[in-house]
Amino acid sequence: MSQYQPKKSDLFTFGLWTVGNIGRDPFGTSVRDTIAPTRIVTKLGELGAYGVNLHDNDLVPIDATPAERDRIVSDFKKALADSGVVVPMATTNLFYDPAFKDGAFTSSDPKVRAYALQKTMSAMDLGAELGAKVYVFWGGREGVETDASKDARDGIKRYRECLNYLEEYDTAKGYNYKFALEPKPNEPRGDIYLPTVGSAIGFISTLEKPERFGVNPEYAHETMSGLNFVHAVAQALDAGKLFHIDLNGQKPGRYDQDYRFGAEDIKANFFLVKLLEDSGYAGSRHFDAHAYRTEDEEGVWDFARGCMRTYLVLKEKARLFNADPEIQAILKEVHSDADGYAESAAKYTPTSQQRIANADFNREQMGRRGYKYERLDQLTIDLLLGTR
Ligand code: GCO
Ligand code: MN
Ligand code: MN
Repeated sequence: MSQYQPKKSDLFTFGLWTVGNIGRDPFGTSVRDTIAPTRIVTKLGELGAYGVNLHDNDLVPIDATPAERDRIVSDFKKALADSGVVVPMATTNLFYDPAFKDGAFTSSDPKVRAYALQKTMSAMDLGAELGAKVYVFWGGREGVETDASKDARDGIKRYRECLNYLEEYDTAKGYNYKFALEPKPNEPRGDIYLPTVGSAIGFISTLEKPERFGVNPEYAHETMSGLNFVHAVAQALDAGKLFHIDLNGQKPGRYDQDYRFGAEDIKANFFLVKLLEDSGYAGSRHFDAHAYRTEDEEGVWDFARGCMRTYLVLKEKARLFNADPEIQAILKEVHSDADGYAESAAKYTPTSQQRIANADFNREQMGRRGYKYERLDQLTIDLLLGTR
């Protein structure tokens, strides 16, 4: 078996809405037929994926009767069992229906907020029935076109009230979900509340039970704003808040492109995979992306294979980076602690304070030093391009 053949243990997941994307955009209609959820599951199982994630309405249409719902869910469960694919994450569609045009948890209309809670509680029931352990909140419509519509503090307060509510529902039901907030700066709203990973992490500390909540950062979303996604994920890891991750491809400053993982900025993706692997992150590697609009169904499966293959190639490159004697020698040298200041600088104590206050630092010598990062970056490039 090729080293780049995905295995269940790689924890690769796709959303029903990702491989199921039919290529609609604001300027054109669908270009592909809908693929039945059961077929998606079978196909993902064949390709080596570990799991499939879903919004309530990816599986059960919003207007399904209870009997229809039960039949759909039971067919889906059979496909899961037959293919060995699991459902690690579930979420709610709180953006498609016109009822949510002014947001769901942050809508100005309290009735809409109550409906959003009702819909989410049902979707949590569905996710739990399918075995999901992570519950994602992507507030795509939680924002505004005009700040004349509401005080942004109220938007944030209502968001908090609904999340606290749903956490209590979870506790009452004993589901024990890990809740993951997914930030995005804009699209489909003009501006979305909690635009970045950093804002979501800050907001979590204001919830009733912050320990139940983490983040679901998405490569495309930080990259749209020109931010460094690797740093955002590092902060989430550092805070113990990386509960899930959405991997894809994106050029900075564009609409949410959601390209195949690795389609853009190989170096950023390399450092991302290296970070996830070096950190021991044990959650799903979820691809929240879709095939180019030019593709037919065969192209969709090429897309899915490509996401997983690129991840595994970059994982191997990360192993080579960590084992490369020249790269490691440079890193060792630049991080070396020849004069023994690491400990003193890491923690204030009366002794460390005295030592640092009285030290005779050679500022000029420090300023003249070369860090060898040009060489280091070129070695990384050569490694990535296969010329090393
Ligand atoms: C987007 C989002 C969504 C969410 C999904 C899960 O920008 O469209 O990334 O794909 O991840 O709705 O909640
Ligand atoms: Mn996206
Ligand atoms: Mn996403």
